[in-house]
Amino acid sequence: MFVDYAEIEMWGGKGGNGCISFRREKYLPKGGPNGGDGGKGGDLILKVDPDLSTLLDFHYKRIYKAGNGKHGEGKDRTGEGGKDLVVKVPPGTVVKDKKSGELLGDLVSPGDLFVVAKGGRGGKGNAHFKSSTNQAPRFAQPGEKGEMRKIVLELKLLADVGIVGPPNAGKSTLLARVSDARPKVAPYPFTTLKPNLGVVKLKSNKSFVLADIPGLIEGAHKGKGLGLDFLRHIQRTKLLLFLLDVTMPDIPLEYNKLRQELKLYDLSLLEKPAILALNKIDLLTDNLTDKEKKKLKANLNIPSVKISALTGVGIKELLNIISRELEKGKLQEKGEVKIGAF
Ligand SMILES: Nc1nc2c(ncn2[C@@H]2O[C@H](COP(=O)(O)OP(=O)(O)OP(=O)(O)O)[C@@H](O)[C@H]2O)c(=O)[nH]1
Ligand SMILES: [Mg+2]
Repeated sequence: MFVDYAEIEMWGGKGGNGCISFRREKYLPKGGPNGGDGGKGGDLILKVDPDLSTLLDFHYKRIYKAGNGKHGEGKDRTGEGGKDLVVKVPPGTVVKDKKSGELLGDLVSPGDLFVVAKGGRGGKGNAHFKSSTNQAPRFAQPGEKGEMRKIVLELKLLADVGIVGPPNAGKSTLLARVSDARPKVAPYPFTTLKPNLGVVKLKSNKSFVLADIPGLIEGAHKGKGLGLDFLRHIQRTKLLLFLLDVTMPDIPLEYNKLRQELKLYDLSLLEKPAILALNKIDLLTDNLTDKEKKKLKANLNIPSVKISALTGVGIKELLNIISRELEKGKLQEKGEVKIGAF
């Protein structure tokens, strides 16, 4: 599995110092202490941004500091608090302590927040230290240092799109055609034993992560073939890409078999947006028989496209459809803000 990794150092802001000051008023030569408190240092906060998909930014900048609190002032004025620094991370970022390896946070959904390093407390001004024995304290507290944490960020690249299909349909061939991934391709079933991920770059400068998973067969829920366990890798995808070999005799039947197995594993998988690609179109001759034409017209209530992962025919159209569906999903997701993982 493709894992992105970064080591960084994060500092909470320093608290401002308390102030030493005395009232100076006409006719009141010995005014009492009126030094204000220092402001609190800002916190360093990680926040999930759904528009990010890698930890690339952290490879360039490794030290982050939140704002320092301002010092207290005379006339009991408290210093201004330091600014929090909110650092954006992609969904699926795991936060660990660098030294102990302890898991500190798991940032999954857009809007999730995690305070990595708290800002230091502001020092108390001398106004706090007046007592019956000391009416004019000449000291104030210094501000506290902010917390410092060395952490490791890990991102298990979450697939945006998962290819679901029977063995030998050409799933790995498709992944290899559209991404830099080089999964094993062979003319026999169950070539792929573990999921492969690849980053697909689109013309618009956007990208998405595509997962190629092992072949799915009827009866997989009873342990046939490689079982169903690998389907957990597509549970967090936004879109399913059903892939079928167009030369199979009954496409609607094959499609329904796939859906049936998904349903038996996790009903909610069927609620995901999905598209269908009919692969190996290069194997059909130009003169389609009536039976073949009818087969290709079968309406399965799902956007579909004919492709050849081998020759590249239809791939551009397929990527356009995927990009369109992902954009649709993004718009629906917007506005959903969740706070957790403190
Ligand atoms: N003619 C033709 N052959 C293809 C096409 N796509 C894949 N193949 C061939 O089909 C066979 C299976 O391809 P894979 O990509 O390994 O299929 P898979 O779906 O990943 O198979 P499993 O990993 O076993 O589930 C290979 O021999 C490929 O060369 C295509 O568009 N046209
Ligand atoms: Mg494969």
